Amino acid sequence: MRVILLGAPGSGKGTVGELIERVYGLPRIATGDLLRRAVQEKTPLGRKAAESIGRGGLVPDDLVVALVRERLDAGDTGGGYVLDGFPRTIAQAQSLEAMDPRPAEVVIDIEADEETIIGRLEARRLCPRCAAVYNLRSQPPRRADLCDEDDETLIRRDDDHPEIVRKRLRVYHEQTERLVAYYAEKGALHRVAGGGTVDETFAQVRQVLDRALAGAGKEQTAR
Ligand code: G5P
Ligand code: MG
Repeated sequence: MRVILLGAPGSGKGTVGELIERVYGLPRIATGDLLRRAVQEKTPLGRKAAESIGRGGLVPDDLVVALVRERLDAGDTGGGYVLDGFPRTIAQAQSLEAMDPRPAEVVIDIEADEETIIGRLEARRLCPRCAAVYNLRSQPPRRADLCDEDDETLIRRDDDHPEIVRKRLRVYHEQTERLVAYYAEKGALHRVAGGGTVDETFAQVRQVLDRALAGAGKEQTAR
């Protein structure tokens, strides 16, 4: 099954994507995580992407498309995948269709209002080693400031500062939100209310995915 997660910054794409990976066994491809790793490792791509990420803008389409193409070629995506944060422009959506002519079966738009998003990103913390995501209010680590998995000290993403978050939200409305209508026209769009707890959000996602699996008559089932 091929799944695309749409939604504004902080709506919960990464959180839902990780749960889909765990429950349905689909590899999660998160362009934000891949780009941040490239920046950290100072690769040529990371050097080119750092400025756009730092100011809350989009990284140029050709760089992101090349990154996704490489990831899709890795050999583990034949049975499907979940895309988190890609596509983000109509041009990226068209490139995806050229890379993988099988259409995305399920596109999920996670909806959350801006006040909720700004509050969440204020309280989000990240493990710099394993990229696990926490929230100081709703999903705190077991020990203050330390990752549950590897004891690394949690950090705040540079682009989670309020003025950059506002810019990211603007960019989302200007460039990415139109993908909701794009996929609705293709009959693939499902809307999920993302303003409640993670369990409430994921319960809706499961309904969508289970129905899609049943509809396709596939043997793949949740683990
Ligand atoms: P990213 O990394 O893709 P964004 O801005 O799209 O960044 P972000 O910030 O990663 O999205 P998210 O993944 O949607 O947000 O949200 P999340 O991390 O799961 O959840 C946010 C917080 O809320 C967490 O603390 C979590 O615990 C909590 N939470 C989550 N879900 C729930 C819920 O249901 N209930 C409750 N109560 N809490 C919840 O992209 C970063 C940058 O990379 C570049 C751009 O520069 C971008 O700005 N980039 C691209 N550029 C061009 N094209 C692309 N395709 C690009 N992809 C990335
Ligand atoms: Mg994310």
